[in-house]
Amino acid sequence: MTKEPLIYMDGGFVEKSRAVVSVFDHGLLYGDGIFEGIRAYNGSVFRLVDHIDRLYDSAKSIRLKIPLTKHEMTEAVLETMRKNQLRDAYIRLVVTRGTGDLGVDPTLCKNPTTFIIAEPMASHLGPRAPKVLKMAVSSYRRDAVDATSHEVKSLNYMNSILAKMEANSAGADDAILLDHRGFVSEASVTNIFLVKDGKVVTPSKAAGILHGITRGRIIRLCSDLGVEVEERDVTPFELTVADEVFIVGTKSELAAVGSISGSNVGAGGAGPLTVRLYQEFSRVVQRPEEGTPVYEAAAESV
Ligand code: PXG
Repeated sequence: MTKEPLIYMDGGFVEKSRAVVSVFDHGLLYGDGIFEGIRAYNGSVFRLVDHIDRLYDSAKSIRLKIPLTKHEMTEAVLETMRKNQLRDAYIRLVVTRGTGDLGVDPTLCKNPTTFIIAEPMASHLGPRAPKVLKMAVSSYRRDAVDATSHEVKSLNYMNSILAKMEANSAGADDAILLDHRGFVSEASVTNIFLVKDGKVVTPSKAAGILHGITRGRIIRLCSDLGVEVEERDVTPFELTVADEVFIVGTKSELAAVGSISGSNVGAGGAGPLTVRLYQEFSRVVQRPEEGTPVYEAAAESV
């Protein structure tokens, strides 16, 4: 029999087939919980410190007390990688409000539930060109910063799921959501950038976006390359007339947008700056200092 993957659950490790949560878990009943999607490249967990910081910020914002210190959580992630002998992986770290009686009141839950899944995943990044995606502008608006905004990386993804289904029906790969004011926010599970006249522009945090870790790293990469980046409100018109558009996220890495709602972006392929950033980013993720080593003794301090 092949060995089953091991899942971290509340301080221990269990086999995948036995890694279950209660039907009374408020993460399932009410979406009351938070998570991180993290990636490891060549035995190093990419920007793990940033992911752990964001997890604890999400927890603070929903007043969820995580029963582990940041250091213990970091160790739990690394140990999950080691137990499964992974080097290139996708890691899903979830903390829910825990089990409790029926009722939305979080005080019904005494102990949060924590689990970590790590699965093998190879990078798409490399010296060639990124994937080119067809996008459709969604009729669903991104939740506003004073609603259940994606600034909290919560277990409530219905806003993104509805947009994704709509995009699928329209024959597109993914959706672009506008914010409640009509400005561009992000795609279903990635942040968005445009290029116009050699300058890079990305929606600001006012648009209810997730403060993406890939977004942050790409902004810094642009600056390092001497490419000007603006974080500001972006109109749908600006997106339509952009020279290039691309999306970024942990799982998707970096992909070009070839068309939006049937209208080509630039020449309809991956533009030159998109290709350059893709190639540069493929080098960034492999740098040891960009992440926390899984197999060396010393972990990055948090
Ligand atoms: N926006 C949203 C709403 C997200 O959920 C990103 C942007 C990109 O952020 P990072 O930090 O990964 O650069 C995300 C990413 C998936 C998937 O299947 C991804 C996310 C959540 C759920 C599924 O790719 N989060």
